[in-house]
Amino acid sequence: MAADDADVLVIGAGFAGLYMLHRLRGLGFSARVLEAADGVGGTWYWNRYPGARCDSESYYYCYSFDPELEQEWRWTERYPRQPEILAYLEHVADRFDLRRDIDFGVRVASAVRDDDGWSVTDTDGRVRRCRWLVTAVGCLSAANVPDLPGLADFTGPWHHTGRWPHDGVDVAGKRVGLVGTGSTGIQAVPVLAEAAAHLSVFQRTANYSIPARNAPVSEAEVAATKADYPEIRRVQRESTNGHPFLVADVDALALSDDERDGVYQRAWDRGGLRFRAAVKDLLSDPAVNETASDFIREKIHETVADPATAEALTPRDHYFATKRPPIDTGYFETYNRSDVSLVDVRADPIASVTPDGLRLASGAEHELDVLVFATGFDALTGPLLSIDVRGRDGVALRDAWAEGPRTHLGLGVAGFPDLFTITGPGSPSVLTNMPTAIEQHVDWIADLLVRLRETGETAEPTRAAEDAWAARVQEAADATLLPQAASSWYLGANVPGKPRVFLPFAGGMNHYRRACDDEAAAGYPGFGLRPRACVSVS
Ligand code: N01
Repeated sequence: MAADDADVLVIGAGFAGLYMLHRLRGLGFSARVLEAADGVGGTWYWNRYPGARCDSESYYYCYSFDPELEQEWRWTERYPRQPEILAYLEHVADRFDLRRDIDFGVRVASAVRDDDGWSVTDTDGRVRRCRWLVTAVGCLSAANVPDLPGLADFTGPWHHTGRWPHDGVDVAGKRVGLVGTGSTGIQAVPVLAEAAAHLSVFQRTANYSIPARNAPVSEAEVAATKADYPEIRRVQRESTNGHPFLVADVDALALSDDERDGVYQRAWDRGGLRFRAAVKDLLSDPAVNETASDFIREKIHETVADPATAEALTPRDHYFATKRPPIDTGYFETYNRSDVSLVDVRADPIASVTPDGLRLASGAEHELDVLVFATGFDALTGPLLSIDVRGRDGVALRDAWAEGPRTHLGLGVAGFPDLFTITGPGSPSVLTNMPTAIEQHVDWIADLLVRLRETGETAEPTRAAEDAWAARVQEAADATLLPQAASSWYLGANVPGKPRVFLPFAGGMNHYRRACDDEAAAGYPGFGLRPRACVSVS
């Protein structure tokens, strides 16, 4: 067997891979990161679509592991634009001298387990060996492009937002069609509308959205944040979503209509994802949620001048925040422009792409010069299953997960020893502020690797632990309204043929962190530690 190229191979150089590499180095492991792109950044390398910016606020959508880094970086806007986040991650890579251990332009094709470790093969056929394999592949990195007949014959350019060309797309004076009204589409619509001659938005599911209220960050705000970082981080760690605020202890149903409207109006005026935390039980009590949903529906009708368009934009088939809530800058207002039209493709689905545009099931034709797919991602499992991962006895992860992903704590998979999945399915991941979830996972994995190095053991989740965790994930989801949103990507519903399994852990980052800490404190019973090369019988 060839010597290992590194103790640990990490796949991906976004927020997760960069921090994993930094931690491993600090602990004396040899580590290499394999990254398909030619630069760091992950999500923020690929998602360069017009209007791309983060929905979490800049001062906490960043690493917390180094107080000096916190103090020296200065964010310019309340919500950072994609180039600013990418610049931040490039700064981190340089500041901690990470690039020398990253192989760029390397796309991993397969990872195969044997008794000694993992063989990782890239798409050029080069094989690298390691003892431990860590995936840092992101949750939303496998683009979901609808399989529409005729797409290859479209004469204009078409792009998925998550694979946007680095030199941009010229839409000036063009008829642009955008498919999809999730967080991405809702960010892109106002910006595309400004530049295009005409924008047609093809909407399958109307969405709620909260105004972002973006603004430059003043020197005084920066100073206050920097002085307060220890407390900000403490609250983030204890909150359910990794945000630096807690859900307000306000019983919406105990308030008069005016009082409740006042609560929602203040949250609306403040803007951003915090609207979700304005009252308690919003995600578990349908009656509470309906009050918030109704408030937003009224806002849509107040904003959009044409009543029929307003109604078409009003979500009535799911509760607010049961799909990831977008935030926006002038989204609903954009439909008051004469050069923007909304096309309801739930009523009249897209049938095919023609050389000149889109044809709907009714036969209606929409002529377009540029086509934009803001159609989301094969979330959580897609990035992992795009690699042919083979565990013990050659078992393929694709087969092991044929009926949906099964993990212990979203961190490991039975049958796949010494494989660790940062923000994998079954962890809070996409329900949280991602850097917070990532740091917790990286630190936890790092601690376990130190132990494995000391003891020479192998870690592989037991089936019993996986079963118990699957039940806990389901129970946590069932305690909320989240699984009721039929078209949610949280359930895999956006990808044809994908098993309908609620993918993230909805029980809260705080409770999840405790479960991970308990697992470690108890000596990792769910990870079935055993001497290397000892065949698991769990
Ligand atoms: O993707 P989505 P996204 N025909 O899956 C529609 C994160 N994010 O890229 O709802 C017609 O939410 C689909 O319709 P439906 C964030 O976590 C973060 O917008 O399935 N339409 C939907 O409207 C977010 O949730 C930031 O009926 C089709 C849209 O496309 C996640 O990424 C910024 C279709 C897809 O919405 C994904 O957001 C942006 C078809 N065949 C995104 N297929 C931050 O700020 C799909 N659709 C960090």
